[in-house]
Formats: sequence, C-alpha cells, structure tokens
Amino acid sequence: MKTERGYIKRKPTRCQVKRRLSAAIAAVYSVITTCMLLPQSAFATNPIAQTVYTADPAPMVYDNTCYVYTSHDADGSTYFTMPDWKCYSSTDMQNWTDHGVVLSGTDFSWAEENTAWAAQCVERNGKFYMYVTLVPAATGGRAIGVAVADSPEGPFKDALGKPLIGPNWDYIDPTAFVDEDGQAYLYFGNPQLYYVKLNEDMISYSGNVNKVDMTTSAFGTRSGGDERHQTLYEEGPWFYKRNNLYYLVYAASGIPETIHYSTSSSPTGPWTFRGEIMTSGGGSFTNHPGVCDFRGKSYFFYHTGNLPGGGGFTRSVCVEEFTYGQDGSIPKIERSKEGPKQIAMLNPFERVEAETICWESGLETEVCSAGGINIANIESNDYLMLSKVDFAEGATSFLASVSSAEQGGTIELRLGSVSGTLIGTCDVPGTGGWQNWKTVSTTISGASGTQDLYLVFKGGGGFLFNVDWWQFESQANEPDENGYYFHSTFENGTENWSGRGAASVKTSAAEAYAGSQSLLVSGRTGSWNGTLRTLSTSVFKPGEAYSFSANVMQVDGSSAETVYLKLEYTDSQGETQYSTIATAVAVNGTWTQLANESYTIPEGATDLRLYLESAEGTFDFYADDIIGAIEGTQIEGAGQPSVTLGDLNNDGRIDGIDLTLAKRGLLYGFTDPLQELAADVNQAADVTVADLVLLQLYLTGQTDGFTTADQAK
Ligand code: FUB
Repeated sequence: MKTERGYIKRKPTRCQVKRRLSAAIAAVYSVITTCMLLPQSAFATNPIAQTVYTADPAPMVYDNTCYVYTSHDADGSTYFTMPDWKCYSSTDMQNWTDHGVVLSGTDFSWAEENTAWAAQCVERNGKFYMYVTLVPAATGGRAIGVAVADSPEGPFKDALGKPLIGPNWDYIDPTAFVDEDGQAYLYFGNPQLYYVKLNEDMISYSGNVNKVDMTTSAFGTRSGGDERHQTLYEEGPWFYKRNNLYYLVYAASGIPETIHYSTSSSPTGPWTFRGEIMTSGGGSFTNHPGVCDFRGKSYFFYHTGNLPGGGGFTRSVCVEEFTYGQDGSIPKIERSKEGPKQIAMLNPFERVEAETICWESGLETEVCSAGGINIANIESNDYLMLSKVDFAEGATSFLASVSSAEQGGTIELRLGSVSGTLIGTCDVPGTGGWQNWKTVSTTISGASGTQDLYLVFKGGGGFLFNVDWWQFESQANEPDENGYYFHSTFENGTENWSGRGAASVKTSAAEAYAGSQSLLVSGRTGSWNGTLRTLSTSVFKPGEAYSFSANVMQVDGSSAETVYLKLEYTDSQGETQYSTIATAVAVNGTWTQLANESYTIPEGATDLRLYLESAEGTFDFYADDIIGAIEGTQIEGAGQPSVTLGDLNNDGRIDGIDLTLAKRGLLYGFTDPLQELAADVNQAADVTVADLVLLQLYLTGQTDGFTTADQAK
C-alpha cells in the first residue's frame, strides 16, 4: 500500500513505474499532490505505521525499547487476508522504526497462507517466543503455533513444525505471560477463553487445555447473546500482571467490538469483571488490545480502520497513554490522532534508520541489502516527518546512505512542515542499482533547538531513489586549546560516526583506549565496511594539511590485521576517490594507533568522509580517541606494535631466512602484516627492493643497523 492523505495508490511494480502517466492523469495527480503538500501543523503518531495496514498490536518492552508486533492486513482485503507479522519499535512513543516482516505465515509449513492472524511475542532467558494464530492446512479450523528468535527483530523460526495447540475453531489470539515464579501461561480463544500452562521451554505445555468459566461476574453480561456468547468476552485477550493483580483485557460485545477488562488475584481466576476501556468505533468492527508500561508510563495499543482505504479488513495500529487508578483500574481511553506525549527527543547526531518515521506520505519499506530495512518506492513530493528532533546548538552537515537505479533526485531538509524552512538540500545521484548504497552529504544551516524535521523527496517521474539511513553532524570551526578540531571519545554516544557499508556502530564499555567507552564496529560484510564521519570543507580545507589520529583494536580477526584510516572524497571530475591517511597493523586484542601529522586534503575535494576499514576480513573492531587537528599536532595514542626491523620471523636473529621471507613477501604479497612491518627496514611505509638491498647489506656486514635515513637508499 502506498498511503497519501486522502487516497491510496496501489503499490506499482518497478515495470509499471516505467510506464508514462498520460498528460491528463499527470495533471490530476499534480493537483492532488499540491493540495496534499499545503503547509500544516505537525502530524501525530496515530496510526503508528502508514506504509501498510497493521492490526492486533502486541507490545513488548525490551532493552529500553518499546517493540510492537502487529499482524498485517493485505491491501484491498475483503476478509482477514493476512500474510505475515511485522515489528515496529520506538524509544520516544512518537517516532517508530519499521523492522519489516519478522515472521510470515509461509514460515509455518503446516499452515494455509494468508491466515496469519493475531500474535504476541514474549522474551524469556534472552530468547523471543512468538505465539501466532494460523489455519492448519490439513485439518482446517484454527491453531496456535510458536516461533523462536534470538533477537526481538527476528528472524523467527517455527519451533515445532506443527501446531502447539489445536486445531479447534475457538483457538485464536494467543497471549503469553511469564509470572514471577517462572510459570508461564498462554491464554487464547473466541468466543470462549482457554489457557494452558507453558513449560519452561516455552514451546510445550503441561496438563490440559483449560476452559475458563465464562460467568457474567467474570466477563460481564451480553444482551441478546446466544448459548456461546453469554458474556461480553469475544476474543483478543491480553494477559498480564501489575502490582500483584492479574489482568485480562479483551475485545468484547460482539460486532462492533468494544474493549473491556477483568482482573484476578490469581493467574487462573476466578475473574472479576471491571468494565469498559474503549467504546466500539474507529472505523473497524474488530478491536484488539495490547498493554504495556514503558519508562514509567502506561500505554494502551489498539487498532482502527482510520488510514485512507482503511476499514474492518484494512486496519491500523494506534497507541494512547493512560494512568491506572489507585485500585489498579484502567480508565476509559479515547482514540486520538496525536497519540501519547513524546517522552524523549530524537537525536539526529546518531545514525537514524530512514524507516524511523512519525508520519509519511507515499513511502514504502523493503528489505535492505546492507542489513535491516530501507525506505523505497520514493516518488517526487513524497516525504517523511520525524517529531521533536533535537538539533541542540546546531547542525553543520547531513549525510545519508542512498541508492538509485535511475537518476536519483534530491532530499530537501525542512523544519516544521513540508514547505517549512529549508536547512539543506542533499543531491542523490544514480548509484547503478536500487541496492547499490552510497553515502552522500550536504552542508546544513539554520537548524538548532527542537524541531519537527521533514525529509521531502524531489525529482523527476517514477521512483527516484531509496534511503537506508541518515544522520546530522555538528562541527566546530575553530580548533580547541589542544589544536583539535574534533575529538571523538565515544563517552557520550557515537559522536557523528556511523556504519560504513553494512557495518553498524554503537558505543561499548567492553573496551576503551581512554575513558570508559569506545565505538564498536560490527556487522561488516566486506573489508571496506567500517565506520565513517563527514568532514566539513569549511574546517578541513582542500589543499591544506592536518594531523589525524585514531586508535583501533580488532578482536576477532587473525593475530594481526592491517587497518587503514582513509579519506573518501569526490574529486573535481565528480569521481569518488579513496586516499590513505595512515596504515597500521592491529594485533588481536591490542590497541594500535593510526596517525599522520601532516595529511593534505586533496585539492578540489568535496564531500569529505573520514573512515576506518581493514585490508582484509570482516572482523569486529573497536575505535577510540579519533582526532582531527592542526597540522603537526603530535597526538598521543596507542602507538604501533613493536617489531624488530629485519627479523621477519621474530626469532631474535636477522639472517638468510628473513631475507628469503622478505623476497617472497615482495614477490607474492605478505600474509602476515607483522612480517611486512619488520620487512620495511627503511620505514618508508611499504616494502620495496630498497628494503631487500638494505637487508642484504646488513647480512654481508656492510651496514650495522637500519634507520629512517636509509629511506633515501
Ligand atoms: O486479525 C484477525 C482477527 O481479528 C484477530 O485474530 C482478532 O482478534 C480480530 O482482531
């Protein structure tokens, strides 16, 4: 689905896009688009996802993040046609990151496709268990399946290859909870409610399927209900415990559904009916609750049919904040467009996934070759908005990872609205493929304080480009008292450094060269993957020299690996160039310094990107104390691993074996970076015939040592 306010475009295929719109259609399109782009006040978070229809929310708080798993109504559904389950997360409750499809109905070999109804994910001992509703192909009816993952974002795998419970027409809508005593429960059912006691492995259960006593004192009285619908309870139970009170929140009243709840002092009842939380309405005849506490606040998730094109079979997940009463009661909750108050500002100075969105128009998301998800199918005037972005004292540059099989386009960066203050325009070139990623950047002016940020995409016809991630940077124009223009210590975040290629970066206290944290670079799929930051040409001027230093520790490469500090830039011909600033050998588990006191930024260079990579391998590495300073600044660092020049095999003697190793290395390449370092006897940064000559002179007694003065020889 492609949502635009007021209408929906069906997702075109890439081929369809190549078809030219007729002039008449294009004119109508342009009128509609112009109307949609009138300035307006900030959009709000509800529904939390606008790129697809989502339903049956199941929140889970893990690692200071609020995740919500949703089912997925196929575009244009006229029944519950539901292919898979999606996952979204937020740390501020307004901006949500799309983690894509984490589990699909087709991942269950025993299930009919498009029957992926309500699900819930819970964590136990670092594993994530997703309980799902499906139709077993062989028997019909409904059944509960279970899938397991090592991360909240999946990938999840069917744990059993068969249903956990069922088939039975009543068995839908599982909700799981692990009690403090370690006993886990799984409730489910429509229109009767059932539970089982899950075993510790979470993928089997003990005893029978227990049917809950459906009394009116437990679940309220339904007027005009038949034999199986005496109480208000209908489906979609959400089971949890708070302050020693057990809660069952559920869809009630039949069609259209309300949300009611019951409580108990025991996990298995008896239950006491407590009343209504949400009335029917919201453009969907079903509703489905999910409740969680996150960062000291309580949240109620539900679904509506309120997206354009929405309805009973094309629903959308929403969220509201609420406060429990003293007695544990849940108040009546109104549907809103604004959703909860934002509880944290969005930090634009760390890498932000492009699929982190408060509101968007026209975008879709897809699996990204560099890992995770990217935004896709971007057409001119599509946009996304991020709520309350904290630019603090100001931003000086913007960078983004982009791809385009066509001509690309531009990203306009605006504040407050789609036509608000323009703080920068980033050009996106063709990159030769929809998954060929390139980092582009532009300078920024006029962004400071807290702002709603709009990325407005512009270009010609058809799809323009994709975006994987973006980030702002702030750079000082004057050096500090040490002569440093920047000094990345990673004590307070990733400080303008982001992943290069598929690599991701995060701060880590596991290793530190100085202070207590460093930058962990992981997830590399090629030696060129690493970490990068932009350098502003108003600070680092082309044609002028500067001092650079970085400390690196590799942890899971071989005993010694060659690492590089390099500059990627665009030359005056518009070609991308890569220039080595410093090379070092990183011994496993030891900090190594890459330093160059006088590196000249090439004349005519633009789009400067400083980066760390390795010669070979995809090992994780840490980086710390990365500094850019005035030329000649001697920057203290970890230094280089010590080798004895000429003693290639490190046996305490310089002899013919070392000369043979040096010759072989020069002819066929060195496999051991420490040998290469020892072979560079004139310390001219690479091994040449001059080094072999010097070694020969040493062995024949014509010289008694090596100095850098030998470089001239
Ligand atoms: O999404 C399909 C079904 O609709 C769910 O299983 C029910 O809870 C209702 O929301």
